[in-house]
Amino acid sequence: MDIHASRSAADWRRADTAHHLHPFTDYKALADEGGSRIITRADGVHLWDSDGRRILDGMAGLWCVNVGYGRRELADVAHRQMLELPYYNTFFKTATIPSVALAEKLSALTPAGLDHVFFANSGSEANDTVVRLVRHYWNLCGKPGKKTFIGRQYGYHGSTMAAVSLSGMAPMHGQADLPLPGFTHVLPPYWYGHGGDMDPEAFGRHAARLLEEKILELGPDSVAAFIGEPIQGAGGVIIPPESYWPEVVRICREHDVLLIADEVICGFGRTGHWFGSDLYGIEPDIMTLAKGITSGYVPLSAVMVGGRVASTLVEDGGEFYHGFTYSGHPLACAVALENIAILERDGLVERTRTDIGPYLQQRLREAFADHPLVGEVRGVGLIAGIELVKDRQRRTFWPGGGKIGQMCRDHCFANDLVMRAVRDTMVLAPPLVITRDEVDDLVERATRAIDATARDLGVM
Ligand code: PXG
Repeated sequence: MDIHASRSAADWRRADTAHHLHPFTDYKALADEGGSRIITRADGVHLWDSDGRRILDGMAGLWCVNVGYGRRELADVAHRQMLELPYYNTFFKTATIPSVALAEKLSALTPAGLDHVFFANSGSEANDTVVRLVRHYWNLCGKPGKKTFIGRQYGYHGSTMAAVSLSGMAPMHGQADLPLPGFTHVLPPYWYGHGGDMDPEAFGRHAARLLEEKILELGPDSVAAFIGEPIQGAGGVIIPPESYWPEVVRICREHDVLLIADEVICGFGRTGHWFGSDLYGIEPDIMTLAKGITSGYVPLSAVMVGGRVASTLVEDGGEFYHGFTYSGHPLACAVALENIAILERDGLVERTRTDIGPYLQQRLREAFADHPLVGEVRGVGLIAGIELVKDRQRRTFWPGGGKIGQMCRDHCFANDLVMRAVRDTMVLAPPLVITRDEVDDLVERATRAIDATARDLGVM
């Protein structure tokens, strides 16, 4: 049955409103606005909705469709794998060929030392797995007191109980009496918002030292790990000053605190490097991967486990009582392998570093250099943030906690561009296959939307 043709768009919208609880959605407000926009197909960097409108996807879905939409190679691999072996698990001394091949490939691709992998289905599950694994590790080391996790404000690590606890999103904490005990947060390296009079590099060192202060306040014997995204994505594309990560690495080593890099957004070429850790010289003990690992075509995530954690787990751990029905799902692993092959074959990571990434960054900076509403354009590779502010000189924000960003997002929709708002920062993460012409088109649409927002506010 062709479900697309069987009912009208309005009918689908009615059914959606009646039955479907969407993630991160105010249900009443959505119904009052007439329901969802229904996306029916996609190709390259474009989406089409049920009204036939073509939309430029400046967000690669949710930061994930790195190889772009409509890749026949991925569909073919999925089709073949479904016929060959649609499912088998990796529990009870069994494995499947795609899961083993992917484990080997990821071990080779990720930074040196990360040579073991635990598979899950989402970034949230991967980060939950990390919490289980790290607590188990410190118990095995005879240091059961080392249990507290330190994350950062505006950090986003997912939506399960432990992942929200690792995250520093206050509204998420508020709704479910989180974080759980044993989770705490420090200031992120968000110079534009919190840097005050310090120059960015001094602020980067300051933000890192706040982590050290927190470790000393809690006592190093009680701190299990620090978790951070190399670049905070959902927190507003927070690009750390160069001084930040080297200092964090030093602090974690010095106080015997495990370092976890959440590469769910940064991984698989987003920054022009395979991993954000490669860009910043981070040597994590553990790394979480999702999103770009399959370009979002099927759900899959992975926890890369390095050196001493892996050897302790393997040598001394006994049975690890943890796993998911779909850990190492053969379909997902087969698609991931082909997705990585496409990234390699088409040179998409290198292209992001040397060509299209710098082009997007330059075009955005030119377009908004003197814009009355834009305080800063920041980014690297194909991830960018455009900070909408009240006063460019004084770096002051608009009141309203994100209303300006939402106005701008609505103007983007009207201009058939997906650009997301985080507070009043507009964020971009287009597919890595985007062309120069498509970047020009994106910048033109973004400019129209930001100009329209400025006119609404009477500043232009
Ligand atoms: N870590 C990071 C760094 C993420 O960005 C997760 C973990 C959780 O992954 P799952 O697969 O469980 O969603 C994420 C997810 C947004 C947005 O609007 C961002 C994410 C998810 C949904 C929306 O920016 N990031």
